[in-house]
Amino acid sequence: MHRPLRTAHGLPEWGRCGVMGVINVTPDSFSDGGRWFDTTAAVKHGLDLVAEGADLVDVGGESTRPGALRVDEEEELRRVLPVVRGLVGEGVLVSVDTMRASVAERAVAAGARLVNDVSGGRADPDMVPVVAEAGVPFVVMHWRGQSVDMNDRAVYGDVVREVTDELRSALDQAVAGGIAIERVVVDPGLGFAKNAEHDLALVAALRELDAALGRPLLVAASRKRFLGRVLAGEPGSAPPPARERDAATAAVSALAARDGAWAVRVHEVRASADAVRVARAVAEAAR
Ligand code: PMM
Repeated sequence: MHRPLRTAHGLPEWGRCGVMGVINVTPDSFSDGGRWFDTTAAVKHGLDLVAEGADLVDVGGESTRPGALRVDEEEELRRVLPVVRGLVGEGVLVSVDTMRASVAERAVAAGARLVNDVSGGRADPDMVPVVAEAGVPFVVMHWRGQSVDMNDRAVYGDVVREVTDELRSALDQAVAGGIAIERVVVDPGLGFAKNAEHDLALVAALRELDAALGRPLLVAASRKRFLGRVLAGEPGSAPPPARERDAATAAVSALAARDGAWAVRVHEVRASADAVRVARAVAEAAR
């Protein structure tokens, strides 16, 4: 018997692991930087992601790649809001990827239905109250500080235990701040203050994280450095560029779906949409 799929109140149920397509409206995101910087192109890309099987589209205006500096609020709003409006106008389920309460608030007013905060509410003290007031689902990601120096914080004794404990504490803070627990999604934050070994250990422990935290799990492995390391093979070999990591991403999507993830967050949707459907068919066939 399979346990029932976890759900986030306020969002549709897909009956399988969902697929969140990514649009980075940034000149410098590590994997697709600069490609969707123009509003029209970004909206068109979001519609293409939905046509390829995305259940929802995550729109972000600030790069969080290691070493990235913050963009200012006005610039983030200028990047994100027109794309949110354009996609919502086309009937797309939109999530906003931001660490700023003001951006979350304006994006929700423009029709975004989920707030995805890589800092899990820690970067901006107004985030939790704003999301609580808006009554939308909230992604709490494991985070140890801003991207500019996060690699220095990739220090763990037992990465699975520490990420679980720190995520639980961020989850508790969100709930204490008024966000209904039924609306909280958790995310181990692959690549954020983590090296390749840490990321792999977390992917290997998704069932454990799911059981320990008891909330829907979002898994965002797409094109990340740990996949580059795996694909590079021999130590010292150069990893393939980010855009050549989509098949590896789909492999993680299949594993995550098998292990009960609520959704995967990916740049290239088609392969992951297939992967989560195959995972569901296999789960249904299991006796
Ligand atoms: N990673 C990135 C951006 N947003 N959101 C969540 N919830 N989890 C993540 O791991 C995550 C995220 C960075 O990757 P990108 O620049 O390719 O979008």
